[in-house]
Amino acid sequence: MSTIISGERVAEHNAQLRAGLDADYEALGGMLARRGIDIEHLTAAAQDFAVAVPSWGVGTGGTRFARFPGRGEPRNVFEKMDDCAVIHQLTQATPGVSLHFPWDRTDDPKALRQQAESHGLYFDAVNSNTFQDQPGQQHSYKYGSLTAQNAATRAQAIQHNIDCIELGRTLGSKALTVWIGDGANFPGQHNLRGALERYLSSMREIYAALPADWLMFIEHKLFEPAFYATTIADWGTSFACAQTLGEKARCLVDLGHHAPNTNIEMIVARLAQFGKLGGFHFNDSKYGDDDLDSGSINPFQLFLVFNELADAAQRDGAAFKPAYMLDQSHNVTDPIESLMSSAVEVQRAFVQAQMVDRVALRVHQEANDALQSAQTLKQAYRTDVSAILAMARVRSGGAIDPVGCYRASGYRAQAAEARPAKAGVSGSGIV
Ligand code: PSV
Ligand code: MN
Ligand code: MN
Repeated sequence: MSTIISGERVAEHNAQLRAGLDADYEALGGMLARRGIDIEHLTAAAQDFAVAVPSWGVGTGGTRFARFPGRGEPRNVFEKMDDCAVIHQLTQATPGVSLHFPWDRTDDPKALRQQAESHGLYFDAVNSNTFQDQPGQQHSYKYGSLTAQNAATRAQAIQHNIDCIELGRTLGSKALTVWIGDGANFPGQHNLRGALERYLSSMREIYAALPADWLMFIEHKLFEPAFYATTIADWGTSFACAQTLGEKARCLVDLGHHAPNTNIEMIVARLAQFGKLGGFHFNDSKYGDDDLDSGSINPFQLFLVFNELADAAQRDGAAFKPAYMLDQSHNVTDPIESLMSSAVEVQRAFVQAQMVDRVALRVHQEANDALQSAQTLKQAYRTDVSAILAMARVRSGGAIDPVGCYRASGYRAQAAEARPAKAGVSGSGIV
């Protein structure tokens, strides 16, 4: 397998930090042993954990107001894969990449697959895009795509999703994620029921094109770009559609797609209970679909989500396998650093949730001891598992401190040289 940053450099970095890590790991192991927890078990679980990276996350994001590109941004999907490979090399937690079409279109999908495999990467769910018009496109999505009144527009949007499945097949993906921006900005603009009927009829055609071993993820979002009535606005609608479409249709929970203060972990529990939890787009938010770095605003919520996932895994065993992906927009940080840190934060929540004493929790719940029930969760949440995560990385060939190692490697400066910013583009990456 080829690595982008030299193995010696990573080894050198690790050697400098190894003694400190060993001491921290031993101390944590002793503390956990007193609680009846085997640290080795947790480290092995952390090594097995994976969260996919979104191809669109390695470029600088933007807002409705502006985009300020960073240095050395990837200019095509092959360069995006190089950046994804760095993230996985150092974290050893992100072997999957989620592509987005047509943004990641290539004439040579076989070469793309080969490149991915040479870096030890695979392709996770593919994402379709019918929320923007592309150059040369025959029918506009201004008034909707899968729900459009115009049958030809719907047919075009359906065909795009089918093309995504075809591309995904060549790449080895096993799922299609469908997020649409369709909806209404004015009361009366849509017949609310009619729009959902058109959605379901379009989705049935896409569903029919899914290979036998594929899943289809329906991603809901409260609002934006439709500000009055978004067609797939909530998990209830998503669930009803997944249920109607069939076994291969599941619901995808993007953490930023709910009203502030929504109890997202309860949504997770409900979807898991009824076998419709397809997967996640992890990110964090303060106000809406902010796409901030995972765990940067509300790490406790992330932990509570993983607490529900741990409970579901215990109940359902190996059959319970939701897809984990990041979906973030990086405006003021180096995207590689943000994605590495976010993957580690998601992995942290996963490990902390493994530490919850579920027997004690059940006893407290049955005794209606609300305080001790909450304390049982808090005990796991308050435990700093950084040494476990770092040890898992080292054992898998990653870096003890991914961001420190990445900065020392000079990768961004090399990328800036190899991928010069286009002259005349505003905010062209000169810092
Ligand atoms: C739009 O809200 C969005 O952020 C959704 O979360 C999608 O998953 C993502 O864009 C990529 O299409
Ligand atoms: Mn998303
Ligand atoms: Mn979003």
